[in-house]
Amino acid sequence: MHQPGEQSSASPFQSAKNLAENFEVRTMPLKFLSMRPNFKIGKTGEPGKPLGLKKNLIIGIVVIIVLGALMVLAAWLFLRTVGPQPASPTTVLPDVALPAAVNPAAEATQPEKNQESEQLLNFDSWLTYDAPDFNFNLKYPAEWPSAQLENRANISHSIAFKSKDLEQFKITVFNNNQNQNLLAWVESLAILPESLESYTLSNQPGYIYRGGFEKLFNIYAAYGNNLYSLEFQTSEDPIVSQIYNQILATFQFTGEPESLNPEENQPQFMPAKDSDLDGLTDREEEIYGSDKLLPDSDGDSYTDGDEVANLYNPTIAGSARLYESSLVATYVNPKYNYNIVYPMGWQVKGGDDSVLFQDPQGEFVQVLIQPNNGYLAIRDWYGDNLGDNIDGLPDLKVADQLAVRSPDALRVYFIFGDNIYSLIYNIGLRNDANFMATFNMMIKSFKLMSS
Ligand SMILES: [Ca+2]
Ligand SMILES: [Ca+2]
Ligand SMILES: [Ca+2]
Repeated sequence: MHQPGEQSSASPFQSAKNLAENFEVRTMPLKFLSMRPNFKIGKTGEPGKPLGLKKNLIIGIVVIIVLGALMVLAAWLFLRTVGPQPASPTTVLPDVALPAAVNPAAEATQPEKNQESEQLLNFDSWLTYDAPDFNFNLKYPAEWPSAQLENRANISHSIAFKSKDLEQFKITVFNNNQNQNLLAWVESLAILPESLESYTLSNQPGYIYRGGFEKLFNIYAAYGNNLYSLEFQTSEDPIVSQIYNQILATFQFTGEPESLNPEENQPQFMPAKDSDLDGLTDREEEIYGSDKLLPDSDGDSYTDGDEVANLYNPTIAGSARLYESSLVATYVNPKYNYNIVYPMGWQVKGGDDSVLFQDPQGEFVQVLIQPNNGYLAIRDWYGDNLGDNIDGLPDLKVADQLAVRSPDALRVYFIFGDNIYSLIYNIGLRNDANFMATFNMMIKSFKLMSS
């Protein structure tokens, strides 16, 4: 009885609403019409015609001016391309006789330009820039003098090297007293980790980023208590590229990186909340479907944390394997012939030598592969490249290869073939880690496929 009453009172309201809508629609043409006269006068009215003629005249003049400007520009571009070409690699184009005949000016500029380039490439005349307080030095052409830049917040040193009118490259040193992970720092510069390639700067593992609108490339590295950004203006001039390569080859980190004291050698993060203290954080218990208030969800005497870290399903008693469930997926890397298990809800980014497995809230595990420059023992590579004190740390095995784990437990390294494999758990800018058991699970699952 009550419902029909409500309905009948609703329908008049609806029809009134419809009416209002229809009314509005009908008013639109009126509004439109009230605006139309303005258009009419301009477009087709009597006074419109002379205006149209004038317009055409103006358009004609503009077109002539633009065409003229374009021709001047084209002529200038032509002269410009003919001009500097002879100055390009002197050794590559020695017999090109063309420029002198086509452009008499080239005869005058060519020797001068060549001299200039030869001077730049004369490494014996390069100067040394030494910054012992900031643990680096490098060599650079005398023609590119250095200029100190203003130090902004948390920058401890900033220096630019300039040719006549261009800042060719600059080096910025950031204080890293908080011992921030290099990748986390680069990520905090709004650079996606998958757009980085690994780069070794003065024997330190770093990254190169070529995404600066194609006008810049950056190299990032960490040494001691500092983070370094080297920023270069890209150039199509092969001489400039040669100079950059030479500068990077001479770049050296200097002084002993301040040795970390034992406290600093400990993990720099807190484990995230684990309500039942079973080794799986509350976030992980969600991922694996276990009970965050019950240490042994399936009652088989193994804790949830132990089960996940050893690739067992914490919700099924007995020997049910994690990868037989829909809780995880397997990633296969065909280029480097490995596979690894990761939580189903995580995103896979990148490929080849740098693959990220990322939780929707940002933490990720990265598998990074870089060339092994002749090292036979992973501890030697670690000692030479990363410098932490790993003497007391136990060996572990990943995919049957002898591996070493960093003191902060976030990185595992091993040698396979011609490459160094790194498995890196990155907690980004967090100070707690949600996925240590998952990271251990992934390390355990990592397999190299023989063919
Ligand atoms: Ca737990
Ligand atoms: Ca649990
Ligand atoms: Ca269990």
